[in-house]
Amino acid sequence: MKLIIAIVQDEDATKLVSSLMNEGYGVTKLATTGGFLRAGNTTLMIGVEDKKLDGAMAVVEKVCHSRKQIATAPTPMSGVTGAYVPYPIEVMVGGATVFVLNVDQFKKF
Ligand code: 2BA
Repeated sequence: MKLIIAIVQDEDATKLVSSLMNEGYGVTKLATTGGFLRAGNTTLMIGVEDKKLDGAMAVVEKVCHSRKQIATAPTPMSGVTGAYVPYPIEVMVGGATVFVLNVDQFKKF
């Protein structure tokens, strides 16, 4: 068995959960925050039998889209010690950041 941990954009999360559920996958949705943008994103935990891994990954790939976002990065001000001013930078986020872990045990009590 595998555990898929998929970090996706909030905009894709509802459709992704529905699509996975419709195809018979079990899903847990967590509200998370990206370390770089410090903006909300969504993390899904999806436990699957090995033979269903590719199917679940295909759903994630199909539903999740890359998008440009504007982030604010600090840069040092020249000539002023220790001072920083924010400036906007454009970053491409997603579609999905996915980790696949081996599951040692799966039990429900
Ligand atoms: P964030 O950390 O908020 O990152 C959002 C996007 O900002 C990233 O998109 C990437 O395009 C950009 N970015 C991140 N760190 C950067 C840096 N040091 N310099 C320049 N640009 C940077 P994605 O790579 O698609 O990541 C989307 C979200 O997935 C991340 O949100 C984070 O929550 C998660 N993530 C990505 N890689 C991860 C990893 N290795 N471990 C855990 N979570 C990860």
